[in-house]
Amino acid sequence: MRDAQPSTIFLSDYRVPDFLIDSTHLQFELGEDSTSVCSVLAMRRNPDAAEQGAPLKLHGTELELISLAIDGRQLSDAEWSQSGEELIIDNVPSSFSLSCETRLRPQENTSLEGLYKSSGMFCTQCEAEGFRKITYYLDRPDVMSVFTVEIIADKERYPVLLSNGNLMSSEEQASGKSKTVWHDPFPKPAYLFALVAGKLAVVDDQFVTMNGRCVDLKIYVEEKDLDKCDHAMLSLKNAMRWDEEVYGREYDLDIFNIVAVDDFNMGAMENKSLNIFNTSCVLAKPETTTDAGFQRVEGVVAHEYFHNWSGNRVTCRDWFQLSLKEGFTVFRDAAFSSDMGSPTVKRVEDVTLLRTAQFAEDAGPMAHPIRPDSFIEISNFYTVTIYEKGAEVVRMIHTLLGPELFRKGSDLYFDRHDGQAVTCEDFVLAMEDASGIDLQQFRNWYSQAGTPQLMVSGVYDEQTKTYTLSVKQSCPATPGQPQKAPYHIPLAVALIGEAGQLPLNLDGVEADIETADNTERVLNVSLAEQDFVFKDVEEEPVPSLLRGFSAPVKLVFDYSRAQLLRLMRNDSDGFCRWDASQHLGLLEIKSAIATQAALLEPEYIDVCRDILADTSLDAAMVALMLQLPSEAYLAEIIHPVDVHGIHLARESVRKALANALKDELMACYSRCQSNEEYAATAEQIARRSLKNTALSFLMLLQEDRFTQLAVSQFDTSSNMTDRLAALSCLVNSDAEYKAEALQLFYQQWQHEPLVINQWFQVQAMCHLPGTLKTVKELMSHPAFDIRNPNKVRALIGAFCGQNGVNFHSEDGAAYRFLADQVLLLNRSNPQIASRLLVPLTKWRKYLPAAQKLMYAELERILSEPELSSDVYEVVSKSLQ
Ligand code: 0A1
Ligand code: ZN
Repeated sequence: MRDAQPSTIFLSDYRVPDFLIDSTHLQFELGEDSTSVCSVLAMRRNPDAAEQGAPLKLHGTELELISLAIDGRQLSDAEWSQSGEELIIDNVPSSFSLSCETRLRPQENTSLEGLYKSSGMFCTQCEAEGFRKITYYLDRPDVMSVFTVEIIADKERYPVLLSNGNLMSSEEQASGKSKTVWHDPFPKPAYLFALVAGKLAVVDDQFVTMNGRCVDLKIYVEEKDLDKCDHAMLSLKNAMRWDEEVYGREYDLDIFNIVAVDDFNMGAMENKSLNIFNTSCVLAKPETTTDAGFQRVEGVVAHEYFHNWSGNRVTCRDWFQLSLKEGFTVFRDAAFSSDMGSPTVKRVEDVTLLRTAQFAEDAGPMAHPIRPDSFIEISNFYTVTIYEKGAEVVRMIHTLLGPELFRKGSDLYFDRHDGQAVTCEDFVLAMEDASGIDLQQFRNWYSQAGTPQLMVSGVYDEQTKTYTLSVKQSCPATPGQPQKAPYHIPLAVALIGEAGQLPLNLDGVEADIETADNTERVLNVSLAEQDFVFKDVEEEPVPSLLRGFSAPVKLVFDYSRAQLLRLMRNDSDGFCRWDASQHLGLLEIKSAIATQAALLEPEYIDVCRDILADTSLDAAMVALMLQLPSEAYLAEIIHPVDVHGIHLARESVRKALANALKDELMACYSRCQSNEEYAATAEQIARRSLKNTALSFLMLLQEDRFTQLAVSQFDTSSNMTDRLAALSCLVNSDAEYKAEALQLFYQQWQHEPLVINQWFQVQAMCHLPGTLKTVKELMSHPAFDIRNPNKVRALIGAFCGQNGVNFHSEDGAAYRFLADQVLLLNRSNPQIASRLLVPLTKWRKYLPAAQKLMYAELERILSEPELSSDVYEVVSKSLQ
């Protein structure tokens, strides 16, 4: 909790550290009441520091200091002082050994930062600034040190004792304790330190690296979860191979450990050779885990593994550079998932997240560049902007350089900076140096916030056979950035004729990037206004723009329905095909809003019918093309947002479509049924996705036979994807069976917390009236626990963030509910509190009555006397 107004930290204030820590020796004695931490740090003045006589200032938060010594001599109270979160020692030699003992109470640590207990085991979370909750230290990523860690604990309660690096020794001690010693030869910042102690079962495997070294792979879980580790293990081995093949990166130690914990603020953490995972991102088996869950495990396991190079071997100089490791690593894990499954589906999913959550963040009060200039609380900056937009920026570099030069650039980056803490600028420079391609203007993507808009128009000249694309770019003002300089935007285009793509001859060849065939080009858009003229165009084309979503921008082109239909039917680019379907769906919804009736255009019904019947198409793409734009996406493009109007219009269009295509949907449902054994393959996942999309449409018709279909799917499916999809349909209907289904489901899975979280979520997302009451009741359910972030996200997070109609009930009751929960969590877990708060911060988008009610709740939060810096930053910025 803050004692004064929290201060803002600026990138422009960055200075190299005054001291370095060559080695760090830690001894943990883990106890039932408290834990003692003894550190011995080999320190010296940094020869590059500006001031050679500066005092030593160590970070430390909520620590009980037991003793402090320099070169073996205990310091008297007069020799050190404390100010805020700093311990200051005025007179220190140029090199010395600092010894320190602190006492912690991990059992009482509900923030889940630093050392804490989860389901009886000790574990740590140190990114970004959690290490300072363990001992006094230079807790900043540019201070890298070689760690040796001794762990002493009761051997019955904590038979497994783990830390980073290699196991040096393991011994039994007197009085029922055991001790292990770990040594990590790679210098690392404190945020990558980890410790685990508990009664854990283990799944073992091995991986032989490209140079023939054998690596022991271990996944540590609770005994009851041993049957849910296969998918994570397979994903890990696939990721290790993929990083060798695609990036030439080999694993660098003989051991790689993953530990699953129940209570975790985020998805997982890439601590050197000891990754700690939220159980939700590592455990999976068909009976308990949906297809999306399987894919998440694969993606997160790969993401954390890839950090070993992009994050650990080469780390960040300071937290303003967070996207250096996160944007690059998300780019890497997205390419991996794409290679493991369906590339177009993965792309559509990523773009959907970007265009809803990230575009909303970029248009809201917390908008920030992927390399922010300032922050109050770094935990608030683990955002979709840093991660997803950051990945898009790396992806654009990949597009501008092409795969070979990009690989040359990444090789140079890793070689040049191995073992260093560097900046986003270092990354861009390596890409520039390796490729010879000028990225000067491209750097604006790192420094400017906001989503650029591309206004494009096209004119065909029948006489000269030319087609001119006129492109205007702009970017809205964001907090602290009223004016934006033009961006360098790679715009991938093709021209679609009656019979397919036309050859492209562009006037001024230097304006574009060559691609594999001459029917697609990547235009270098760099001016505020720019024309691109295509020659020898034999017929009036329909432009296919931003192919593959080549840049994170809002594209505006005034397509006619006929043009969109041509793209939806014929475009060879899967993303653009899907985007055309979304655009057509949007037109139907807009006309339903205007007319208060859903009279669908016959051509729209026809194209949907044809897609449904076309068995040559990827079933997952068919499902995605049939799903209308989500309410979250609609809220990004229809302003001001009338949540209820949008919901009603969208539901009425969905129902009209279901009515028109009833037989085709039923046929499709039957065709996609299968008795084969579950596998998380792209092909099976696609089929289940289409089948369940068809079912959700049919359920809108409120016919008994379709309800029966859902009931029977719920009763007979053995995999969680189909069971949960059926349960969700029933919960959102007036089917009598729904209460019984919920009850049966709970009884069957009450001992599986991750399944019960899905049970909470499906109820929290019900769009029928009365859901707030249900959510409040479920908060008193014995299976709910507000200290567990997964449960908070499943119930409160899903209700407030993904259930528009109920969250925005006109009496403002749900706003009040959310503010109450934020105030409660502000004390126990500030990181979760400030994340939960996000839906309220978007108040400016809504109708005046909603705005007023939301604003009042934000003010109520701000008036709380003991706000954490996390919540303070988000609330105060959203009220500005
Ligand atoms: N670096 C991790 C994410 C992470 C960030 C912060 C955490 O605690 C505040 C925990 C994990 C990743 O990108 O996977
Ligand atoms: Zn990451």
